[in-house]
Amino acid sequence: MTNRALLLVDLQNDFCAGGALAVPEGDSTVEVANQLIAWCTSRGNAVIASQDWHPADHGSFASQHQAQAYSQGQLDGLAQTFWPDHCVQNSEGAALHPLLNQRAITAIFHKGENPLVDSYSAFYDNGRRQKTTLDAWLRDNGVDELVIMGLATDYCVKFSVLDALQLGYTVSVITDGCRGVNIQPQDSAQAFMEMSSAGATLYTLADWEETQ
Ligand code: VGL
Ligand code: ZN
Repeated sequence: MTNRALLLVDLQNDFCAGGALAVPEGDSTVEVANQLIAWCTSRGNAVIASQDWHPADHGSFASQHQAQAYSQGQLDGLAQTFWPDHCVQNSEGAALHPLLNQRAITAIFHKGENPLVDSYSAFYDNGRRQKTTLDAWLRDNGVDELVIMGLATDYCVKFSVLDALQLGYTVSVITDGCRGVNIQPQDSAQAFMEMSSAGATLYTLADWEETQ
């Protein structure tokens, strides 16, 4: 028997319609999340979430560099896409989507708090200098299998999935529960291929429910 947890990645207002870094169709993932939450809780699987959680002067913000949003630059020696200001700590934009069944979520992991480094993965910052408490929490709770979905496919979902695999977790990705930024149109498709090549199994929600 494996011990499974559902990891919901960054289902926050700023990544949904009307948000600062709105991902096309981002809202459509919430319904998938709620179905998956119901499925997982009925089987005793933990439901946990990550939250992008930036200080107002975060170095990934274009506003800090007099740069255009979605342009490329550098942050403390690392390549960095400059984003619109988003997910500022305690702001409405950083809150989880209002229609998400939040009562089911038993732990939330913040990332992106250090202004000098971005953090796409829920496990490490982009420079891999610091770890969040997610891996320790999963180990403490005996979790060895993760079901992952959320926003955005080509950034936080992708890097969370790749790190989870590298840390030894079995990973399933629910593809219709993910949407991407797609600065380049194929970015999300490419991201799913990378996750799959690295060892993740990709399912639609319907496939997932059928094959379990
Ligand atoms: C994300 C860009 C910047 C994400 C977070 O959650 O995918 N993308 N910050
Ligand atoms: Zn961010």
